Amino acid sequence: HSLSIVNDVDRDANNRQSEDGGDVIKGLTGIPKNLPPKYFYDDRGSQLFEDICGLPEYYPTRTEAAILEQYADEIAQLTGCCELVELGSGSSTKTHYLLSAYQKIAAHSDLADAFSYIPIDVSGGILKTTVLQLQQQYPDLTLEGLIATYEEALMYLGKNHGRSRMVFFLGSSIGNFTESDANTFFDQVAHALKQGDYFLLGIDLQKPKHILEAAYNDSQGVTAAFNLNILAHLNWRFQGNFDLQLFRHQAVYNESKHQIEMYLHSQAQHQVNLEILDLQVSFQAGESILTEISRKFDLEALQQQLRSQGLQTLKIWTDPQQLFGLVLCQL
Ligand code: AVJ
Repeated sequence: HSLSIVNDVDRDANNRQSEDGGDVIKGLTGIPKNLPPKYFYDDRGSQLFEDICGLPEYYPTRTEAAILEQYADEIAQLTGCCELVELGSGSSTKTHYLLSAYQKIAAHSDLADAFSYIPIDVSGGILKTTVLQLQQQYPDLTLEGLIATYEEALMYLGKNHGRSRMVFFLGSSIGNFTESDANTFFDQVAHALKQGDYFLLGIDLQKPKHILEAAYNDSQGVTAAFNLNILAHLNWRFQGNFDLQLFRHQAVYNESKHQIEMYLHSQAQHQVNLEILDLQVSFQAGESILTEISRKFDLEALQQQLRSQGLQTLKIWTDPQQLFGLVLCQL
């Protein structure tokens, strides 16, 4: 009852395409070949990402968690009681700091459903486990998980909510979007907000290449397994025959674009079929698939971009080393 699959929203042509795997066809026939990062997150991929979050080299998760731990009460004080909506919630581990803070202020409110949380994720497995655990830990929490892409969920939520709302998007997943895709995304977020509502955004900040490349080429090979798993997911979802042995993981920091670029390099000339998509793809030896960009941000430029989408920055928090930032804005 507290978990819904959102796939019945009115789709525009674009969304219908992505539902059919049109985005996979577009990516694998593109030059250079690329794939949408959302395909990382089948149940195994979501678990591998959880493992990445605990790696010594992968500083973003623990840094953002420390910022949230320190400032969650201040965030809750600033926004007051509101409905919490999380995009890409995964295991909701870091969310506990926010939930505890909002639970405290909800206790002083006479609103019904003063303490409510809508986690959204494409991976139904991890969302189901998370929702069950959260309901036990917070019996007074009004909870509804949505299995959906960001676009589907934001369209479904709309802006007819009676009370104030805070949409939050942690972990610097915004880094997966190009600058122009990020504008489209901010626009979609704004569609699910009313005047005065809030948007909380976690962002990874620009820093030296060696720190970044270590974070995306960990010594235990977990990131490599996560990257390769995207092919296993496509095999399962679209009846494909990718041979994972024929691809090698690499992540490089493109300093001029301030972004990590994650690739799978084909080790041999070969062909792959994806039956359900009626797609044959040829790979040259050495040819690569760009599976993810992870942009690293400058706080000034980001605030300007948010501003241009109608989102006014209220406050920014960072860690002492300025590795990571948390931006609270208001429509
Ligand atoms: C979940 C998109 C924020 O870009 O750091 C981690 C994904 N990829 N290691 C990131 C990821 C490789 C992660 N985001």
